[in-house]
Amino acid sequence: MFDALSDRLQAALGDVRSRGKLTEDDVNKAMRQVRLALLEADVNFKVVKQFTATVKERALGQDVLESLNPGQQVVKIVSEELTQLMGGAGRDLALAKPGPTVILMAGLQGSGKTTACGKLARHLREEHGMDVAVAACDVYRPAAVDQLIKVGAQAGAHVYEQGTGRDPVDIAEWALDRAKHDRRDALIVDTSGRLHVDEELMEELAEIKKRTRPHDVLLVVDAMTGQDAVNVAEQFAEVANFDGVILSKLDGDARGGAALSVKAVTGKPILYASTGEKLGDFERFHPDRMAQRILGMGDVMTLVEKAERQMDERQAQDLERKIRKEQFTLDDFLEQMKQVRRMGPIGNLLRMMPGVGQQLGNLNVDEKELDRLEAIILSMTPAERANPKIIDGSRRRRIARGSGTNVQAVSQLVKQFAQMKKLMKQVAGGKMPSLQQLTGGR
Ligand SMILES: Nc1nc2c(ncn2[C@@H]2O[C@H](COP(=O)(O)OP(=O)(O)O)[C@@H](O)[C@H]2O)c(=O)[nH]1
Ligand SMILES: [Mg+2]
Repeated sequence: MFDALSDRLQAALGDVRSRGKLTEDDVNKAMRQVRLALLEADVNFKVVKQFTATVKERALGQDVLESLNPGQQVVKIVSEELTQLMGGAGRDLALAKPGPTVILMAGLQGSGKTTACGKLARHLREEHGMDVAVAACDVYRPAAVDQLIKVGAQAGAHVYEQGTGRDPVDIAEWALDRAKHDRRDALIVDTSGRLHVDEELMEELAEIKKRTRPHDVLLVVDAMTGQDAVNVAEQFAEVANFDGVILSKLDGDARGGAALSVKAVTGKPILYASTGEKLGDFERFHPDRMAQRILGMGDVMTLVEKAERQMDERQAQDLERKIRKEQFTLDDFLEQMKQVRRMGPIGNLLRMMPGVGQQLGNLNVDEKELDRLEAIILSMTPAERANPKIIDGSRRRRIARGSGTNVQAVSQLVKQFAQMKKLMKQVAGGKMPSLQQLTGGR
């Protein structure tokens, strides 16, 4: 996500960041680099101009250059202004009580609306415990209804559809009645898109809007199309009122332009970011966290939230107790590994950590290696997992065969586990911060 922009901005500020003293010239030079980095990332040129002017004015005023650490101050200003640019404090969906909260998806064909319906449905279900239905109102592409049926089922949402034979406006109205009748908490309405913003599309959208009175109209914008994405959003903003933006396809080689200009150009906030084809690749968009991620300051909050969701406090305490009493077994190790993997590809997770993002570069964390470790542990008997010391030569051979690996791999795992246990004992013994301290308990 934003790798190129992130690299260039960090390079532009790298010099400034490390200096103890700064002159006006240094700031001007850095701002020229920042300007180029933003333009290269396809950020709207008016937005860039305004942005660099504001940063420069702040950096050269308020005694920043005379302060104790001017470099850090300048980086902080850039981070704050990037946050402002992307929408400041951010905004939540307007959830209606009593339901159903009605959300209308709009956007061009292929922008990611149908996918976003599924992702948002899953998000509302998992994060807010909501009972969600999705309505299939794209009747022009035969496959569109089937696609929503599939995505909706994956997301655990009810799919309200009537095939492709009816008028989409009627379907929307029918779906809303049904959602009320079924007492759903939310109804997400998928609509059709065209290749360009045209009158017919806007009329249909306006009509669906009139009949369903959505609490939020979300425009799905394909971040990969860079400047075009912003133009589309601007056109939509002119003719149809929408409330917020879902930026899709922020994975890939998105240059970041859309994320950085859409709020400034349309005045509408980005609510969610879609970062892959899987339903779980979807997160709330937090301008402040995103700015910090782009500047390589790490997105610790998202990381912590992700971890919290996966591991509740009791589990953490159990684990710590086991480590203290030296009862940590290979079964626990396996469970830990699964927990970490549930959070998504390890590489993504590491990238969010401060300072790691850039250094990780193109290093790939080997998921296959983790598969191997898992297979080896799963091929052990419960007794072996509880007490790896009993794993002798013949057991090693059996485990290697069972896991499709070799004796060396098994030996290595046993050895590494022993080292890890030793390390954990030291941690628990107070030589390093305790696990409980690390997980926030006391
Ligand atoms: N890489 C990536 N692909 C996406 C994302 N969102 C949607 N897609 C893909 O983009 C294509 C169009 O998405 P779709 O939801 O059908 O768009 P719609 O025409 O607006 O409904 C599909 O192949 C999706 O799998 C995303 O966040 N990342
Ligand atoms: Mg669709």
